[in-house]
Amino acid sequence: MAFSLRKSKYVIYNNLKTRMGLFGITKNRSCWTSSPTHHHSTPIAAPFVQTFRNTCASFRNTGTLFSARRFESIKAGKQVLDFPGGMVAFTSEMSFISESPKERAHCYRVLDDNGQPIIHQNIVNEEVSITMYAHMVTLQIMDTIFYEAQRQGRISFYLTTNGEEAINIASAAALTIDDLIFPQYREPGVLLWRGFTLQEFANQCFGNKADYGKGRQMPIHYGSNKHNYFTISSTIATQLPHAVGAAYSLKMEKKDACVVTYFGDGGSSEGDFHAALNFAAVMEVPVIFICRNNGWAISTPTSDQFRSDGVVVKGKAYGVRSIRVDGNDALAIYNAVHAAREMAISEHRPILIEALAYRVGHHSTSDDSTKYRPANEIEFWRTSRDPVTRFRKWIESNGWWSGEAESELRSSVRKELLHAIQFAEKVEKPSISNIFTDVYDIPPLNLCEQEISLRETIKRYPEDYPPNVPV
Ligand SMILES: Cc1ncc(C[n+]2csc(CCOP(=O)(O)OP(=O)(O)O)c2C)c(N)n1
Ligand SMILES: [Mg+2]
Repeated sequence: MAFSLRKSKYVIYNNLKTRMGLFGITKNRSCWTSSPTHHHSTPIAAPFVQTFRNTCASFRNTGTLFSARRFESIKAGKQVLDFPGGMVAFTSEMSFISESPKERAHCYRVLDDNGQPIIHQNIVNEEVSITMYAHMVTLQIMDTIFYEAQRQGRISFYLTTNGEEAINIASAAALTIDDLIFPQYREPGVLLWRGFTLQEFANQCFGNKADYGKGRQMPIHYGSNKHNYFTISSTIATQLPHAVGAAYSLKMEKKDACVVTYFGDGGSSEGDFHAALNFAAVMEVPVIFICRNNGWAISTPTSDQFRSDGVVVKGKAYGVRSIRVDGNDALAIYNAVHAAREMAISEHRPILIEALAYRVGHHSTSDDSTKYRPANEIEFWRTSRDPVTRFRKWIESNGWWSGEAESELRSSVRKELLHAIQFAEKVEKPSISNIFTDVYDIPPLNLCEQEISLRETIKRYPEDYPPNVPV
């Protein structure tokens, strides 16, 4: 009995040795615990390395969608550790990786502050340029009129895109309608570019019966199935992991499309951002992360948000290719997003774009930003660095735009929007019963009780409830 137990232990041990390369581990255990005094020890023995590689390869080849992407080998002759993921060179020099680079990551731009090209590159033709400019102007007018409507008490809330019109419109122009958009909230221009009408914007802001969200959300929480624009959620950064999941589905279905998700500098401090980047890199999915670094997360400046060189450098830590772009330069945004889309789809990889801009408006109608930042800072960005004016200078210098075209555009958009608002205001509100539908097939008892209680309260205190909401 004792003999057979010993024998079977021996058989199991030998079996493990050959299957898992235990020979390598037992002989070269010190390689796994490299300490400064052992940096000259030999790398892990070849049998283990080979077996480990084979094991990885067979895992990766059976049914998963991602390939084994390992780091490049190091030049022959160096002392190396063959670690899962690739070779790591040893060094006798104890040096910590610096927390900040000597120089900040550069910012890609095409147009200078005066709207003149630094290099001559004709990617965007006359027709597209004019359409882009018209959409930027429309966005500005939407912001002015909806903001005023909120001040007049006609809608409950609004949030402007001032200063970020180029990021909105130029990124949208570089995509196709099949690309799925997962927005934060300061990107209505992408939806505008895709054909969402001023009437549809107004219906949502007024929460009337024609609003696709049935009046359940605050103004500016747009969404449209038709335009592949996922409904905005107030909860910061939740869209990022959703975007990665959707990109994985595009990859599985071998679609010629990618996912584009937008977020702010503040959003990059959420755990969801880090999980999303890591997940996207590992799963090798076609997703473009566009960070609108506008300097502020409500009253929190970026200096209180992170100690890194902005957001762009975080891509490298997760193995995500990244670029920093001048967010006030529509051509730079267009070029970067266009190139990112090509790489994301053809190489199955995530891309991170950090667009530097400035939130010229208050965070929202619930904020007064002059309480926490100097008025001359706002004024400088609003006037000297305005992305719309800069783009206008470019199309004007090409002979594609004139003062006459400008006033015609502004007056027709203004007229159309005022009409849309007046109409949206008159449309009936969705019935109160909509508050309780579309989540449960059979509503639970507590929800039914709440509905009864709400109806009773409205009947008892009608003066406290809007008279135009059908009960
Ligand atoms: C999870 C979560 N935390 C906090 C908030 C409150 N909040 C709303 S917007 C915002 C700032 C976001 O800043 P940023 O991501 O930079 O976007 P920006 O408004 O500058 O476009 C915060 C903290 C929220 N909506 N969700
Ligand atoms: Mg911000």
